[in-house]
Amino acid sequence: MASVLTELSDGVLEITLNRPERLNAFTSEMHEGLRAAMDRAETEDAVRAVLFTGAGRGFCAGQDLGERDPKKMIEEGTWPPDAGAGLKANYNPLILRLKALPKPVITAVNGVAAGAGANFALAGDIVFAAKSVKFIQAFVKIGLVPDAGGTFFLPRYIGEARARALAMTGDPLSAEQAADWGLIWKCVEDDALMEEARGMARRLACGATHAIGLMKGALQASATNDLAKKLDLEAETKRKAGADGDYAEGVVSFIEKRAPKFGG
Ligand code: LHQ
Repeated sequence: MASVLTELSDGVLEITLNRPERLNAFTSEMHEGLRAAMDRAETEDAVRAVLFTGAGRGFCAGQDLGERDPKKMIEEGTWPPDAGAGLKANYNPLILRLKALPKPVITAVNGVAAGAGANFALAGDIVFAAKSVKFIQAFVKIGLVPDAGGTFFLPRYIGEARARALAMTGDPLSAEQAADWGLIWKCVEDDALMEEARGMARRLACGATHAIGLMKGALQASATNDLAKKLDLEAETKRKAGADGDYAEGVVSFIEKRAPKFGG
């Protein structure tokens, strides 16, 4: 069975991490599967939203540590590995592609999200988590530092004090606390997770997808732009969205008192 499953339905590309026996820990093969899935998300017009989730009881336990067994690698003479190289080859492009995708990315965190698995989850545009989920910045427990965007997302989403403590302790954060702190969009009952996340993905997939893509980029730029640059970018994105058929349809449907039919 493939370690990444994809299914396109109602404009939503659902991408499932599928190594349940290892809590969907990332392997090289899984990264290949994710690259192929992202190719689809980027190139197929029929894909108007992406939904990530995990098979089984976990969402993703981060890097598969079995792929980097120090004892084995010492025997083979390949220790220490260049841990940064793995990031540059696999994780960094994945996170950048998710953030650059001009389509909404929903994450349905169904179970524990640890290490790179936690920060991959947080790279989604709208993150739902089941009540039983724990987010764990597990890196410090194996002598490593956060990756997959954690040092960018955490201080911005929840502030530096909380980011520092989570990263330095590796203590688990409950889904409820994550939602209270604004780290994720919503914590939902375990058995309601997929219905809620799929509902949101479908809703966005039949929305004004072009405008959603533009606002995604503009909101991200707020992390680095000053007010003048932001105002310029708002004018630029407004110009692009305003030239789109969805703008005309949105206004006409309002005047005609009916639901809009956006083409994306
Ligand atoms: C696993 C894993 C796993 C393999 C559970 N690998 N098998 C990037 C590039 C370069 C270098 C390295 O790092 C990175 C980025 C990173 O992500 S570093 C962080 C890597 N992840 C971790 O350190 C987390 C390790 N896992 C855990 O701490 C626990 O498994 C958690 C807290 C996630 C879940 O605990 P439990 O619910 O108690 O489950 P479990 O520990 O019993 O795991 C179930 C099975 O999954 C078990 O196998 P087994 O054969 O005993 O049933 C685990 O060995 C396996 N597994 N995580 N990352």
